[in-house]
Amino acid sequence: MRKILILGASGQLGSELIDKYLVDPNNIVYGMVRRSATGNFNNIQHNFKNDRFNLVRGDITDPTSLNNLLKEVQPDLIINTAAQSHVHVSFEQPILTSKVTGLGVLYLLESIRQFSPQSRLVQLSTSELWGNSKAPQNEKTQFAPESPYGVAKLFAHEMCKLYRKSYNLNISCAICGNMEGPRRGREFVTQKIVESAIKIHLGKQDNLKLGNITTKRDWSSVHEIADGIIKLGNSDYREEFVFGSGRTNTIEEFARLAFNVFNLDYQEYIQIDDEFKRPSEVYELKADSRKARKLLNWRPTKTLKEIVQEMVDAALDREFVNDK
Ligand code: G4F
Repeated sequence: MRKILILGASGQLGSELIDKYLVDPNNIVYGMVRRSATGNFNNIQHNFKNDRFNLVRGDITDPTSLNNLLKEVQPDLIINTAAQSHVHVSFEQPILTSKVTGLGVLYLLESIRQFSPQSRLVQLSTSELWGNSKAPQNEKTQFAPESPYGVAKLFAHEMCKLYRKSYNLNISCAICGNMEGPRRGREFVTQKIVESAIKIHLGKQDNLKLGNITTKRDWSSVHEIADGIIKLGNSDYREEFVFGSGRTNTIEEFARLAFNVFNLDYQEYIQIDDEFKRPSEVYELKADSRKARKLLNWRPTKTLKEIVQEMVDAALDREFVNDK
């Protein structure tokens, strides 16, 4: 049996990876989650009765829990999706973000080095590393992060490379563009737009307040990004790989598509509010993932319209369930 440890198990990507790994009967999956007063198991509780799924308590900022976990489990593969991943929040909580998103990865690397050096690690890096370097961006593009989140991720990224080189550890970093799907948190712009379009359509909301809607993002389906990460985890490459759709669209275009589902004109409802603008912004992300396509045979196919429709359908289901 192959033992796979997912850090950040209750998040959008972590939970998606758990679902996909559990399909293979040869995998045992350990999902690490932080203790919280309310518990947030919505994305993973459907796996609780699966004998091959183990929910483990731990925190990437707590070396004791990491050390004990790695000593005991000795995972074959570790995928680190744990992070304070909200860019705007990282300006409000830069120290917390640096601890979780940056320093946490160093704790993990130390734990691997000392207690489970045979484990393969795939670290989730981000297209935020590029900041405003010219699009399209690939593995060779200069890093120039524009947020405390981006800087913390860059620290993590470089530490992974350093530990791989210095201690011959089996590490790859997946530099991923924006990934979207039904489990996307509602504080990210895509889910906020989708849920607002539905509420406006149902007469429960009057308008949608957004920050900068001219920025451009490379939005992929989270299902397809997860497929890419699984391919990378299964491979022998100890290198960096970029994953993204290769498209770039403005926030305004995403809003147009989401409101179109309900035959609404987004322009009538969107209000620009400085509260949602960031002190520093990344203007255009467009991933050049030719390396992953060629070496890992990764083939994303979902259109942006399909991604929007999937999110709308899932959010509509939630809306009506909540109504009951
Ligand atoms: O949805 P966002 O918050 O995602 P962002 O900042 O691109 O970060 C996401 O993708 C990264 C990969 O590129 C990940 F590393 C990161 O963890 C996260 O998943 O914002 C997208 C854009 C930004 O330009 C933002 O300024 O939308 C703009 N925006 C405009 N109004 C808004 C809003 N963003 C949010 N969250 N909320 C708004 O009201």
